[in-house]
Amino acid sequence: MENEKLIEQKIRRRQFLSFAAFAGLGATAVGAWSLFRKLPTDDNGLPSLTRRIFGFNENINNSIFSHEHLAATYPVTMASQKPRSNGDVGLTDEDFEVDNWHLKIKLHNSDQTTLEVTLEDIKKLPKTEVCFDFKCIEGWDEIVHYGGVRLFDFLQHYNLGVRQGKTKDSPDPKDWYNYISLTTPDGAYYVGLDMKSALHPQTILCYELNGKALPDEHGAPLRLIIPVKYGVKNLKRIGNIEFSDTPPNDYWHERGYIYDAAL
Ligand SMILES: Nc1nc2c(c(=O)[nH]1)N[C@H]1C(S)=C(S)[C@@H](COP(=O)(O)O)O[C@H]1N2
Ligand SMILES: [Mo]
Repeated sequence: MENEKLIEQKIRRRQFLSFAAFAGLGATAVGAWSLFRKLPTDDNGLPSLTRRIFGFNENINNSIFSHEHLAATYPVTMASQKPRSNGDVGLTDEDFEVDNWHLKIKLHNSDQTTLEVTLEDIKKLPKTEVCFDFKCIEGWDEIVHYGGVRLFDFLQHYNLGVRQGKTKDSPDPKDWYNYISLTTPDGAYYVGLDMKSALHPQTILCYELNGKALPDEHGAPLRLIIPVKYGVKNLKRIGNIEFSDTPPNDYWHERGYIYDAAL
C-alpha cells in the first residue's frame, strides 16, 4: 500500500516536470517570435529602408526578377562624412551648368525620339536611401550613404525600358530590353548594364549624399548608385540613357576590365 502511494507520487511529479518543460519551451518560442516581429522596426537607424526593401519584394513579380541577393547595408551612423572621390572623366566640361541640366532618354518605341526629365520631376518620385560598402575595383572601399529614386521606380513611372508593353501591369520579362546605357552629358564616360542589375531594388538614380545635394565631384546633379557592382559602374553625372539588346559601349571594359564588374 505504502509502496503504491510512493509510485503514484513519482508519476505525478514526472508528469508535472514534463509539463513544465513543455510550457517553458512554448514560452521561449513565443518570445523568439515576438522578438523577430519587432526586428524591422529597430534596425539600427534604418527602419524605413528595411521596410521599403521588404515592400518592394512583395510588389515585384518574383518569377520575373529574383532579387534575393541584396548588398549588405549599414547604419547611416557608419557612413563616411567626406567620402573619397575617384575619377572625373565626363565631369570636366567647363560649359556644363547644373541648372540647365536635363536627363535625356532615347525612346525606341514611340514617335517622340527623346524624353527630357528635370531633377524636380525625379524628386517627385518616392525616395530611397542606401547605406552600403562602396567598392572600387582598384582595391579600396568605404561605407557611403546615398539617396535618390530607384531606377526601377523611375522606369516604371515613365514606362521606359520595355520594347512594346507596359512596365506596370504584369510586365512580360521578354519585353524588357537586355541592356541599359548611361553616359555623361559630354559622352566622355559611359557605362553599360544588364537589365537585371539595373532593376535591382538597391540600384538608384541618386541626387543626395548624406542627406544633402550631391556634390560636383560625386556627380551632381544625378549619378547612378548600384551597390551590386564595383565603383566603375556607378556613373557620375548622368546625361543620357538608352536601351538596347546588345551590350552598350563601356568605358572601363574598353580598357580591359570585365564587362559585368559584378560583386
Ligand atoms: N563620370 C564618371 N563617373 C565615374 C568615374 C569617372 O571617372 N567619371 N569613375 C568611376 C569609378 S572608377 C569609381 S571608383 C567611382 C567613384 O565614385 P566617387 O568619386 O563618388 O567615390 O565613380 C565611378 N564613376
Ligand atoms: Mo573605381
